[in-house]
Amino acid sequence: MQAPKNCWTDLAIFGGNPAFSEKLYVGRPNIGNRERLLERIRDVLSRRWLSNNGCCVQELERRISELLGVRHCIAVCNATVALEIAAQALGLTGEVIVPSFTFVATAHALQWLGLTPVFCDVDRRTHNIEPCRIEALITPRTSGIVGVHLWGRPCEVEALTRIAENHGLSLIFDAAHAFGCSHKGRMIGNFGSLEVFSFHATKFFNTFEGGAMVTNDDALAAKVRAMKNFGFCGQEETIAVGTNGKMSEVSAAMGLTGLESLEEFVAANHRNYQSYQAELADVPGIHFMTFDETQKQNYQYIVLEVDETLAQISRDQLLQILHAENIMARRYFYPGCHRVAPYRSRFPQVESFLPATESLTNCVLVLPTGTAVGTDEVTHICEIIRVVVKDGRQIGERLLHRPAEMIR
Ligand code: T4K
Repeated sequence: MQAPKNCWTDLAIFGGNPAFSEKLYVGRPNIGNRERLLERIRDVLSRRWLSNNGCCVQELERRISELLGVRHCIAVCNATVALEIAAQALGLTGEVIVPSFTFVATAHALQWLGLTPVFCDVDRRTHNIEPCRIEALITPRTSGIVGVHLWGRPCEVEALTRIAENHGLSLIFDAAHAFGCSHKGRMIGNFGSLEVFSFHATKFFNTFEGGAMVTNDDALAAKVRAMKNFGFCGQEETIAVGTNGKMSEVSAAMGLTGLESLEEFVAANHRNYQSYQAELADVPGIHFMTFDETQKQNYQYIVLEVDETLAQISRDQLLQILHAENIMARRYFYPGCHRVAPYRSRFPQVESFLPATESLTNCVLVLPTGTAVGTDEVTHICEIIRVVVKDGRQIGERLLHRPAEMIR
């Protein structure tokens, strides 16, 4: 870490030294006890049972079911395939209502099956799908709703459940971000027909690649369990069309090891969350997204909304400045699913029908956290943000005259 920065001329984008000699990433994986992991992998190799419902996968499924208080957990190779299997198992057809403000996998999983994702706007405050906008989007072709617990903050599950029931629609939750979170005292995983978690490397709990489908519906569980294994029931019979969505033993070994450190991962995220919150509390134009601390949270995303008028600097300019300092912040989920292929061609006038999504995709910035980031780093990151906002107007004008750089 370099010396403190007090003035805009200290910033790396204007020739100063970068604040960090190594890049600080959003989504740096948390890794539990390496010795335990290697021991488990050695056991996997000794057993010569590497995939296809091995004992690590079975144990991981059991532990996750217990942790969430849910009847069934089916481990899978990733959340995208899990969403596809869920949609297929529930027999979704035609149109499915989803938020556009989400990772593109939510929409792609449906489109991949030949379904049409119908984009619903989100609540500007919660960033989650806005139930009161759903009914206007329901047509005779609508078969389901996919709610996304964005950033781990639960959707309005009661309202969504009511709408789904009233209209005879299936309800799935994309809970990719919400492992270990609760809603009104009940763990995420217990809502809708089925919920899907992602255990991708970038998630606070990871299995390298991976995910899980969880449900309290016995028949649905049996169906998705078969579907993730080519549709097999037994060695030779298939009950339905299936795919290969299996989790490997090495991934499950990583998961079992990660579960043993889960509290430590959450504690690190929570510590960083509290530091960011305190350090950014009085910075004009920087709105820090909070979590309901009465519920279980994983705090894996540090989300800011940049109000350009107050901060006198745009979100994208701030991003450029942070990247120059080796702070690899991300503008998730820019530009919104409705603005990427193949969906964008359907929406020539998006602003008018997804105003909250449009607004959020232009102001949200996600900052690094996790066990790879300590409170000293957080303090340093916030110090830079404060310097930028203090001299926002001057910096903004100078950046306007620089050639645009690639922004990720
Ligand atoms: N639904 C939602 C709402 C989701 O957010 C996601 C995935 C899904 C469904 C689908 O889940 P999976 O099928 O992936 O299980 C990342 C993740 O790849 C993706 O899983 C995640 N959401 C999304 C929010 O973030 P990118 O495009 O940002 O990935 P990438 O490669 O740029 O990685 C992000 C940062 O993490 C990098 O800047 C560096 C760091 N990193 C990454 C990896 C893989 C590391 O430090 N080490 C690593 O091993 O999508």
